[in-house]
Amino acid sequence: MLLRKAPDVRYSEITPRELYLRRREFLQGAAGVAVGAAAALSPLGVARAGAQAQGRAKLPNVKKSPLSTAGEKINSYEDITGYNNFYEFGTDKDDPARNAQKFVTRPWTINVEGLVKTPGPIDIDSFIKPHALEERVYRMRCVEAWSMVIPWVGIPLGDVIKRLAPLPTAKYVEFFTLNDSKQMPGLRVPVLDWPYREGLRMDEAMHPLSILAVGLYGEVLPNQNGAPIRLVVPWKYGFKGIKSIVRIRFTDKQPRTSWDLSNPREYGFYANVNPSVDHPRWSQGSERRLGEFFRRKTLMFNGYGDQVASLYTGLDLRRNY
Ligand SMILES: Nc1nc2c(c(=O)[nH]1)N[C@H]1C(S)=C(S)[C@@H](COP(=O)(O)O)O[C@H]1N2
Ligand SMILES: [Mo]
Repeated sequence: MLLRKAPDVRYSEITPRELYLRRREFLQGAAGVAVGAAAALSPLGVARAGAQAQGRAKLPNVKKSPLSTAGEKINSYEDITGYNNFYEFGTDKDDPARNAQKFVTRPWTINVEGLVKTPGPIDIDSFIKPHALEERVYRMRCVEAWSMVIPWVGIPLGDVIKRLAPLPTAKYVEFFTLNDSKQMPGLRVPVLDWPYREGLRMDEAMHPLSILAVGLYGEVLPNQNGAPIRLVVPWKYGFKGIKSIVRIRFTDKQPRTSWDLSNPREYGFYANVNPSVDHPRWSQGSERRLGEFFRRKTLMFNGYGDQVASLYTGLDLRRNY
């Protein structure tokens, strides 16, 4: 399935040249064994095997949210769990499904830090428990110009933040991914400044559309999608949606992010989906929806402008990309 799609978006087109070259080195080096062993399975088989290894546990008491995007065809489980960006597990789209199968997501602790009333570690299950699980169907748009519609299960980030009680001086919230090279073979390759980090302005984080996802399709989040907990901000490019979060820090300074550290000319802090601001190496005017043949026009704020445009009044969205 994924193999058929591959010619449409060639890796060399969508990845900085230096990443492409380093990736080739990587494939020729240490990871050659893992890649070779898994190559016998079809990507679909890999995704299925991964899901089975993780048990595909159903999440109880998920209620459908009125904030879901209606009227769009939801992508298949196979697309959503077999075509991923999670560079800690490799830079090819089918690497995460293959390499994250044994990723351990319990016990899991989130450390709350910075300008906040109650800093300290919180166990993942107590972190999630005070919040009702909601299904949120969202359009998702990757900066590489592909898109999907995903039925996330999550909790509103704003509710979580209220509970954590940041100090009035906190202006931004920063997130960090686990940095465990024993479990994450991709960390051996310096494609990004590890650990993966992202940030939001406080009002963006408090917006009702921002969620922390813990599942999809009514089930526990598969490892390749960022288990046990990841950020989802549907009006921004996918890279904002940091996976497998272990630290949340409140700060008064605009945080650096992994993508901005690796290439500030190409990836800005805001990362709002904006069809009129092209990536330096490709157009952002259209996108390929997985499972569709024709390209679609990309919508301002990924189609969520009515809800989020007011966050950016007065901000020059060409300069602040
Ligand atoms: N830790 C971490 N989070 C990450 C990434 C990553 O490489 N590492 N990739 C990002 C990118 S570029 C995208 S498009 C989305 C993909 O999420 P999905 O695989 O669940 O569709 O995850 C984002 N979060
Ligand atoms: Mo992305």
